[in-house]
Amino acid sequence: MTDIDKQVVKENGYSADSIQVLEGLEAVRKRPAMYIGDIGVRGLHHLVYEVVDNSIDEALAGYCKNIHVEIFPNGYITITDDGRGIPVDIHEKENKPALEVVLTMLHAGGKFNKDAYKVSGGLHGVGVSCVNALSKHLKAIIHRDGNIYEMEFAYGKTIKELTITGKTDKTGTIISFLPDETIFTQTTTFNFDTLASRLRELAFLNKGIKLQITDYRETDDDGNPISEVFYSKEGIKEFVKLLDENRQPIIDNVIYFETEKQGIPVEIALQYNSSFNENVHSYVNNINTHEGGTHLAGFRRGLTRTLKTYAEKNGMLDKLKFEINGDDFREGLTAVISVKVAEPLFEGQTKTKLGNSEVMGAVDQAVSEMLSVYLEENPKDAKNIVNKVILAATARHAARKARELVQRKGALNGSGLPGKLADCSEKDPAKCELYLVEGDSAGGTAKQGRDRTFQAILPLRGKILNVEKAMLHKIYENEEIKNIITALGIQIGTEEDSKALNLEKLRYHKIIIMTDADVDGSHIATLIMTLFFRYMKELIERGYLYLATPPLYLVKKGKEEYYCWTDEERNRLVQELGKGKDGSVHVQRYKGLGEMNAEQLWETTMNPAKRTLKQITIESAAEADRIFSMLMGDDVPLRREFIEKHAKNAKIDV
Ligand code: 0RA
Repeated sequence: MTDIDKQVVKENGYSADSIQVLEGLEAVRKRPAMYIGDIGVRGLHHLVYEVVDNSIDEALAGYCKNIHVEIFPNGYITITDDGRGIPVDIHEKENKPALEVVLTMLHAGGKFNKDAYKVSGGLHGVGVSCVNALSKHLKAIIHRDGNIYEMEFAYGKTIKELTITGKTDKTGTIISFLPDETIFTQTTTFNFDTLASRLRELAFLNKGIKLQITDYRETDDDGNPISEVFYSKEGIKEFVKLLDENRQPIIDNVIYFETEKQGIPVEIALQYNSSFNENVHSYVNNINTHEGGTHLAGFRRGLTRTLKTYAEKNGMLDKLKFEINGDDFREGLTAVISVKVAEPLFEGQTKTKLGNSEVMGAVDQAVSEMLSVYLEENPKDAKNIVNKVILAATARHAARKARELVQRKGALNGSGLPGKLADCSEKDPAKCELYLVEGDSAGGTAKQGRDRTFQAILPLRGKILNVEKAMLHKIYENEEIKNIITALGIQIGTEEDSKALNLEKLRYHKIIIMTDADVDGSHIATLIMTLFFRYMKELIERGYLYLATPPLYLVKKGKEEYYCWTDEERNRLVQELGKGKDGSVHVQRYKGLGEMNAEQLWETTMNPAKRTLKQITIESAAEADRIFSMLMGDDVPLRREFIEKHAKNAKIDV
C-alpha cells in the first residue's frame, strides 16, 4: 500500500477486508505481466478479451446475444453486451455496490458466479478488475432493473460513486476504458485486425452469438466507420469449412458432433482433404490450446482406434505390407476440437496445454461413439478416408528412405555443410544469424556486405518448393530445402517425429529471410515461411524467424542520400528536399536486392544497429493455417490478390 492509500483507509475507516482490496489492485499495477501475460501489444489486447470473455460467459449462461466492441479516435474502447448487467445491489460483506466490488477487487467476478456456468476465459480469467487497474479511466454503465447506473474509476480507484442516470427497458453492461500508457509503454493503440480475428474465432466457438466490431478511427469510401459482424449459425462446423476453403475435400461433408461425456461438453468438427498436412486446432473454454494436452490426446486416440477398427473389420488393411502409425491417420485432416472444462489446468511453456487427465477419456469416448456411427452410415466417406490413410503410410515409408539418403549425401562441403553456405566464425548459436537470400547475385552482395563474425549467408535459387502441395519425400529431395535444413543443423519432421527436430543442434537463433521488395519476393518469402510453419513450427514459436526489410527507394539530392521504406516517407522527403532551390531530387526505386551494392545492403538491411527486422509470430495458428493454405493452395487469383494487397504494407504477423 502506498502512503496515500493508507491515508485513505485511515480517514474512511475501511475494514481489514477492504485493505485487501486496495492491495489487490496495487499488485496488478506493480506486476501487470503476472496478470495479463505481458505489457506489450498482446497484453493491451488481453484487456479487451477479458471484458469480452465476461460477456461470453453471460451468453453461455443464456442471457446475452449481442456483443459490440467499439474503438474510438481518443484512445477509448467500449464493450457493450445485452446480458443481465453486472449487479449493482449492495454487497453485504464489502458494504459496497456489487459493481464496485467486481471492478475493484481482484478475482471478485467468480464470487458471484459460483453456480453459474462460467467457462470462458480460463487463461486470462483474472477478472475485469485487472482491466480497471490498468486503465487511466474506466466507466461502467449498467442497464438493469429498469434503471441506467453509472460508475467511474481511475487507475482502479473509484472516482464517481454509483448513480442512477436514467430509465431503461433493456439490460446489459457497457464498459469503456482508456488503457494506462505508463503501463503499456510500448503502445496503447488497438489493432483492428487483431481484435477482429479474435471476435471471428469467438463467433465460431460460440454459435448463435453476434459479435460486432466498429472502428471510428477510420472510414471507408462512403465515409462510414470500418465495421464487421461475426456470427456463425453452425459454429466450428463452419470454422472447418473456412479453414479448408482452399483445399479439396475428400468426403462429402464436414463430420460434426456435439455431446457431453462425464460432465464435459465436447464439440468436434472434422474434414479430410487431399493435402498432406494435419490442421487440428484445439480449444478449452474458448482458449486456443497451442500446445495441445489431454483433450487432443483423447481425440487422436479415439480417431486412430475407431478408423483402424473400421478398416480392419472391413478387410481394407489386409494387403498392407507395413505398419500404419498415428500420423498416417491425420494426413489431410482438418479439425477443430472445443471442450469446456470447469476447472482447467493449463501447463506447458506458454500455459496452453491442458493437463486435466479426466478429459482424455471423455474426448476419446465421444470420438469413438460418434465417429463409428458416422463411418457405418457413410461407407463412401469411410472408404475415402481409409484409402487416404493407406496412401499416407506408403508415402511415409518413401519419405523415410529419402530422409536417410539426405543424411548420407547431398551437396555438402568438408564440414558437412552446404557448399553454397558462407558460414560465420562465431559458434554460439544465440549470437549467430543466418540470412536466407533470394538469388545467387543478391547472395553474393550479402556475402560481401555482411559481418562475417556472426552473419552467415545462404543464397537460394529461384522459388523453393511449395511444401503446402508436396508430399514429404519430395520435400526431402528438394535441393534448396536440403540446404536450408543442413545449414540449420537440425532435422525436420511432423509432430509424432518431432524428437527428430533436434533443436539443441540448431546453429543460428536468428534466421532472416531476405527477398526483393516486390510481389515475387514476397511470394518467395511466403514459400520459405510455409516451410518453417509446416515443418519447423517450434522455431517460429521460439521467435527465431525474421523477415529483413530492404528499403523501397533511394532518394538523392546532390551528395545527400536517403533511404525510404514506404511511399509516404518518400513523398514527404521529396517534398522536403524539393523546397530548396539548388539541385533536383532524384528518386531510385529498388526493384531488387541486386540493385544495391554491398555497403548499401549492409547499411539499410543487415547492420543490426540500423536495420528493422520483422519477427514472424503465430498470433492465431488457425488464422495462419487458413492464410497459408490460401496463399499456397491452388487458388492462384486469390493468392495474387492477397499478395498484391499485402505486399506493400507487408504486415506478416501471421
Ligand atoms: C457478476 C455477476 C453476474 C454477472 C456479471 C458479473 C457480469 C459481468 C460482466 C462483464 C461484462 N459483461 C458482464 N455481464 C455480467 C451475474 C448477474 C446476475 O446474477 O444477475
